[in-house]
Amino acid sequence: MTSKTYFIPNIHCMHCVMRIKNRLGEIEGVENVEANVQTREVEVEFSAPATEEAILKALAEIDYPAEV
Ligand SMILES: [Cu+2]
Repeated sequence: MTSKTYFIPNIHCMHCVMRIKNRLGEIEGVENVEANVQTREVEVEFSAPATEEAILKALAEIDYPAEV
């Protein structure tokens, strides 16, 4: 399992967090998503078939691009 933490500047409230959690949760292989509204950081735990590329793409698609 891989764990990655992303800084997502567009996070402003719990609604943002829920959108991100719901979207990333749809990706097969994503096992856990923790987000912090204060720091605007999202930690994603995933394994195959999920890829970092798919996660970053999904975040960008819902207007929460990660700053890489
Ligand atoms: Cu929000």
